[in-house]
Amino acid sequence: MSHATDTVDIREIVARTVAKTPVTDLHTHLYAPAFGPLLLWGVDEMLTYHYLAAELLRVSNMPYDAYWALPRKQQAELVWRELFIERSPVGEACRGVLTALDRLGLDVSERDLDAYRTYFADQRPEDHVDTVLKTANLKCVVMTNDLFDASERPVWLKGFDGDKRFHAALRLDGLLNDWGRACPAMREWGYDVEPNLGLKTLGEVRRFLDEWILRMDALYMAASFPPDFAFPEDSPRGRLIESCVLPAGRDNGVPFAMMIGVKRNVNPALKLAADGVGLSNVDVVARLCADYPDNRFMVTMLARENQHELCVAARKFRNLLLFGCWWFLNNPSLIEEMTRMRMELLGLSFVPQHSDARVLEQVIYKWEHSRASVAKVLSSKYADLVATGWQVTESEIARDATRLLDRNFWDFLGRS
Ligand code: RAT
Ligand code: ZN
Repeated sequence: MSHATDTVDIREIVARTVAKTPVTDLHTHLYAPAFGPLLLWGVDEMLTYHYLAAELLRVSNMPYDAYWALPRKQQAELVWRELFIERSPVGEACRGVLTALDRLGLDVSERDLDAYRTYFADQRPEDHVDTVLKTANLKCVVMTNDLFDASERPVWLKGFDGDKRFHAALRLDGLLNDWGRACPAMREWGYDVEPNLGLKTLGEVRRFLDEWILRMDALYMAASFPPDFAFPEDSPRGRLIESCVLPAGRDNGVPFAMMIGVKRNVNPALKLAADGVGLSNVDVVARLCADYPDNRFMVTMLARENQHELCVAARKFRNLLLFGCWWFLNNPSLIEEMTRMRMELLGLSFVPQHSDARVLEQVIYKWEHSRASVAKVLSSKYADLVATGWQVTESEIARDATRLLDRNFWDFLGRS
């Protein structure tokens, strides 16, 4: 049994181990190749990621609408020029593009956008997915499947054979946060629903959830919520959660993932990049966990200021799994801070990160950067243990890394 005792040793072993531990990425916006154009990939998509659009539109004088009206290639060229050439690309989303290009074997010192385009033009999506997942060392990813997004539903109805690299998650934003639009859509799909949520309608929504959980083999249901999310609540959302989502989650054995704290459309002219963050109420989460012990909840919150209270809530409820450093928190300094706090309060019983990748190659950088933060925290914790005389073996380090990056999620689902 080899013990890691020396601090430098530990750091080195942990970094290596975390790097080679395959990850289950439990929340992405990626799609299996069978979904066709829904799977975004390539350098133009990376450059026009909405995180970068927001950064571009801060430094450019171009009217917002004029930017959105440009063809994707020109948007990408603008981002490249303004954020990579006119200024050094020090922001996390810029740096990420470079990490991804470099790990795919492209020479970033050349600054040659056309050469990068040529490389991607030569890839076939099917094989390229394998290359990227292998480069990022991912075991599999979970998609975000919102049926109220019209482009996705036909693929499922036609019959998606499954793809062991891509699992499904039934996303309920369209249903919960916009019942006014969801109701007529469901009627069109053959559900006997009415705008006011009587018993018959609630039964039909429940039928819809059961059918789609089964059809997708959804690992969990999910929704994002604004900072003022409350429950229970006398609103369509409150009633749908209470009478449909929670019973469906309980009876089908699938968790409800709540992503709380997003202020949608703070500046609508920014479109997909328009959203902001606000402080949420952790009591709502604690109350749900207490009142629905037969349900499991996965939670991530967007405000940095919510993280400590949320960790304390997770200590109280084993039906609550904290996951990820979401969106504006997915930056090295904040990942490190949150991971350290979570580890100190929860040991190894949380999922430190998800990528939220919208463009395939982003998993390369999001995971490389996150792994570095997780390894840093983990090795400092082992060093503290070793200072007491406790010893850790390399296989224990590998076991712990696997729990954090892979197993904790599957164990929480009760699946292997
Ligand atoms: O991180 C993002 O890309 C956001 O736009 C959102 O998609 C967020 O992660 C969400 O799932 O709502
Ligand atoms: Zn997301």
